[in-house]
Amino acid sequence: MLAEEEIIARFCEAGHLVDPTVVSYLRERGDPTLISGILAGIRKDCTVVLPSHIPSLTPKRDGIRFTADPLLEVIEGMEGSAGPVRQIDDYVSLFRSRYDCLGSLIRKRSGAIPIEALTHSSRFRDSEVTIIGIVIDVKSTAKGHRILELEDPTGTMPVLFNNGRDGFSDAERIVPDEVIGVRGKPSPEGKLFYADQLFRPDVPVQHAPYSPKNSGKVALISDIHIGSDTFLQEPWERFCDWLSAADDISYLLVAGDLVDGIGIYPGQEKELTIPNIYEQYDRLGEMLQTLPSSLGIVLAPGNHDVVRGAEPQPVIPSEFRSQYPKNCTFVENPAAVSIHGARVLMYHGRSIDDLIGMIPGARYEAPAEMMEAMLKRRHLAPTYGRRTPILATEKDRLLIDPVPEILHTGHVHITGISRYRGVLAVNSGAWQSQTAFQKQMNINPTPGQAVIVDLEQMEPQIYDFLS
Ligand code: D5M
Ligand code: FE
Ligand code: ZN
Repeated sequence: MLAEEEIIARFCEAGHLVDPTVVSYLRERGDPTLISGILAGIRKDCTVVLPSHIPSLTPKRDGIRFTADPLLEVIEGMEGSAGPVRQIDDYVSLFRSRYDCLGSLIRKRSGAIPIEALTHSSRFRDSEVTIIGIVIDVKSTAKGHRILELEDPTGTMPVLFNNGRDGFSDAERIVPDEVIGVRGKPSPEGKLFYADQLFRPDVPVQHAPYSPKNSGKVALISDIHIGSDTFLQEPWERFCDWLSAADDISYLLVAGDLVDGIGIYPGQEKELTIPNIYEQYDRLGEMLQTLPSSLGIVLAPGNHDVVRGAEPQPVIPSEFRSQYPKNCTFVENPAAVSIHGARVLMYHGRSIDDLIGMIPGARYEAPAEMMEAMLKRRHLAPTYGRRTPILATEKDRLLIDPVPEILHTGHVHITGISRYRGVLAVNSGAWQSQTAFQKQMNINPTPGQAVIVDLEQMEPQIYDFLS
């Protein structure tokens, strides 16, 4: 993504002011050559660069969203953007990028001060202030209060949430590595911060999702697990037949675990009907060939797929794609696609396992609640170093920014739907019945379901193909 200041500076150097909607468009596209293109096409005496100055684009949604041709566009997570695994552990820059983005979202609403203003000066010792940082450690005290260590670029500060305060249940849900703001008072020596209020980057309360006109419906699925002996062939075929006949469904999005893979867990070979990874992908490709060529299909990887497990995961390499029809688009995990201008953020959902383990009251049966947890934190996988492997990238690629119209995940094999501040959260189920492992873990999947969303109404509906 391009930085806002960078974009404004480029236009300023050329003697122009720039409309905020143009800035957000350029930020989203992240392509610096677009700026040169716009500059080349405008008059020298143009004062303000407006959306209408962007070549070949039609402004939509009061100028905030743009729809270019084609109607399905990969905005983030197109082939090649995940980058190679780095030799160096560049986590400093990953967390710095997370802090900068999420911290500024909180700062907009809270007027925070740097931590060093408390440690190096006595000016604020007796006043209510807000600080913003990454939670580098969090635990409960013997008396059930919540104590955490908050770090910003200038210092660290222990923060105490008293369990007798209003809103303590939010503080109980603080997880390591999320970015929060806390309002409260420092102790007289400035060594401990007594928190009254917690701020998260969150989805703005006034968030107004975009509803595209005449855009048809999108089918959201995930976790096909081709090659597994628990893959549900008949329900899958019923779904494909139904989809072929449904003339109002224009898109099919698959959020990872396309195939069961090889060597993903100990003893997997005993549970495979297709023990060859190329053949697993070929089989899926052949099945997708039977669907209408007018259907736009988007395929993202998950932890069972052939690519590296660390997120962001790259697209399925071309050597596995020989059997796929032209209407298939392969994207990374995560990826953001725009359908007629509605942004769909696709993420496999591995972090749901981590979130369920950390958030009090969380259950596998309600995965959409964990999607809300992601939206509140504006991050797909807030906690580093648990079961979700995260790559040391320069920029944090798991941020939720901007806010999508739809958040689509999978992974836990249980369908769940929720609407949070206007964002539709859909966790799609699976096309694999309960595995031996899931039985042992008491995870009861809801296989054979597809969630169909009418994009204009943003209305989801669950269709069941199990019988
Ligand atoms: O994961 C499907 C669900 O089952 C997901 O919630 C994780 C859980 N699962 C599956 N296998 C394991 C192992 N080996 N350890 C822990 N949790 C597991 P899927 O990605 O389809 O395997
Ligand atoms: Fe899966
Ligand atoms: Zn998975």
